Amino acid sequence: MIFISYSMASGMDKPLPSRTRPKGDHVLDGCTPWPEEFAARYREAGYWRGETFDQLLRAWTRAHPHRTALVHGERRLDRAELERSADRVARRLAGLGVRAGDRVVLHLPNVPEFFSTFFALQRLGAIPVLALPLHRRSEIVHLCRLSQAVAYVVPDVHQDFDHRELAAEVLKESPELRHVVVAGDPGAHLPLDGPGADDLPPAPEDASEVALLLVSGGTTGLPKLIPRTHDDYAYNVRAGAELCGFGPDTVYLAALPVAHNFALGCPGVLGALYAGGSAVLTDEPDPDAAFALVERERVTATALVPPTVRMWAAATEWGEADLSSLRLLQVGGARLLPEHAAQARAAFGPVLQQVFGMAEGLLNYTEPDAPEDVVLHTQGRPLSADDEIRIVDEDDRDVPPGTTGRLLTRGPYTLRGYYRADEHNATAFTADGHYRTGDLVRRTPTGHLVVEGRVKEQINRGGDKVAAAEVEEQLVHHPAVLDTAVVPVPDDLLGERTCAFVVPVPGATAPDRNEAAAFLRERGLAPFKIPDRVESLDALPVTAVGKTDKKALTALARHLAAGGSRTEGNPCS
Ligand code: OOB
Repeated sequence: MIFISYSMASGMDKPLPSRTRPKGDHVLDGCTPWPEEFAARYREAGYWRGETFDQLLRAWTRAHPHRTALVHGERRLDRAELERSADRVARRLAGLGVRAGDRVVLHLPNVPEFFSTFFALQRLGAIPVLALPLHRRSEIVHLCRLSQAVAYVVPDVHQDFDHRELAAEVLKESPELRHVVVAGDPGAHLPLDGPGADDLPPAPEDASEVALLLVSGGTTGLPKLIPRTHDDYAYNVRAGAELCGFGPDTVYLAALPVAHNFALGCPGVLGALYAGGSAVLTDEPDPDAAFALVERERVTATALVPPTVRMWAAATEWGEADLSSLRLLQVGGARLLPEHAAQARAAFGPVLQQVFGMAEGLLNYTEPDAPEDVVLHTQGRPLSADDEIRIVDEDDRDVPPGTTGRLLTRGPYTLRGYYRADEHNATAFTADGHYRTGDLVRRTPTGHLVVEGRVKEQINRGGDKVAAAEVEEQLVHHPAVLDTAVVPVPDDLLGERTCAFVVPVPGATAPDRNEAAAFLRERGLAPFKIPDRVESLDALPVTAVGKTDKKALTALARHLAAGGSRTEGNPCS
């Protein structure tokens, strides 16, 4: 493992002095800060260094202005160019009235403009809300309204989808939204590279402020927003980069969306920049395109979800690309079965690393020098010595060591509350601030976690998270749908797919899969949330207390997906 000192790599010899913020002095209301005793401890331990992302970018540039920062197709930006383009965008957005503390929904794919805009907002002290590329009207309108965003930044056309049309609809439905800003041909909106303010206000200095809002996979209704401060997210990035041995020779391939925590900061693009390395951006994780990039750019590290790792492993059998530069292949976002981990290790060698993380904070990595058994059978160990882990039963009592239970956590980079979500926060956290992850895990004697399942009602479609409740709430608007329940069905490639059971209103015919899909698309739901199967039922089964019996429905979905009949062996009859 090549270990590089980050202060050397970034040119920052000492952490900047951190300021203790007087209570109540928030730019952003609606966030739950860490209690002062925890904040003091995290500062003392050196996790929180008082560095803002704007200061970090400038330090990276000062240290190595002409080192490559980003590569996209034939475009290459060195650090000085990235900083200049961020300043240009900052002046542009300031000219449009974006101020410190304002929220801006950033909906760009893996292109350099994502980072110019991200760092422009950091320069202004404004807060990017990182929408995922596949989010559509339903999610974006929700994110704009919840965050009261003043601007929405989009590409023109991406993967045959005209974002300007979507933006026009979003503008109509989002009262606070003032501007749509387009990277590319603006159409009826404003160009990102238009004229800007002559001067910029002073850069923000308080690293305990919120730097970005990440979108949660969600379990109830629409996605929640996760406030991440400069202090906590910079630590998240730095500690990951150190663990993964990132350094000036790191070439990180971002093949997952950079708006997602994994590719952004675990250690991701920001980790590569932090360590003095560079990042290659692509939207095409398929082996053909990605292998060519690995070979051309001598990629050293990347992060993938399990289905993509399997495709990559299979493709090494016939592909001829030179992948010898690859030193770290991270896989996470969803469960990687041990046999698939073994296939990947056979194909790529000991570069495989499992990462079990969440946008809410806690990250677990298998160490780069971990024994094979650990890499194949566990999802890693908490990143920080101060990540507190509890594994409990349904009454929040600790389960015996080695037993599977519900994972609770708190620590220096795990949220203390979702943004503007008091009601949800009351149940998503324990009274003493542990986040209820909703994951079922057990801990091995070496302290590694094994993800065994979940208690949360979320379907993990190869890393894309689908909150059952969100799809149900949309589907029940269909005029022929009286009631509905969405459950997972096992899938060989994605791990899980979605099955929606629908009960028709009396006298109506329940929509079939095509009709349901068209209806949900029309309502603006992201494509990965559209149910893969739709089955009609006369009534939903209920438990003894009268709740929808999702266990029985999950069993029925499995039975039907395996070709079982509705009459014979039907677990619901
Ligand atoms: C990552 O983040 P999210 O926020 O999209 O999803 C988090 C959830 C976890 O609570 C867990 O249910 C599942 O995704 N998950 C895994 C996993 N990694 C995530 N389940 C089983 N095995 C794994 N290795 O997915 C994420 C964020 C940062 C780094 C990596 C993944």
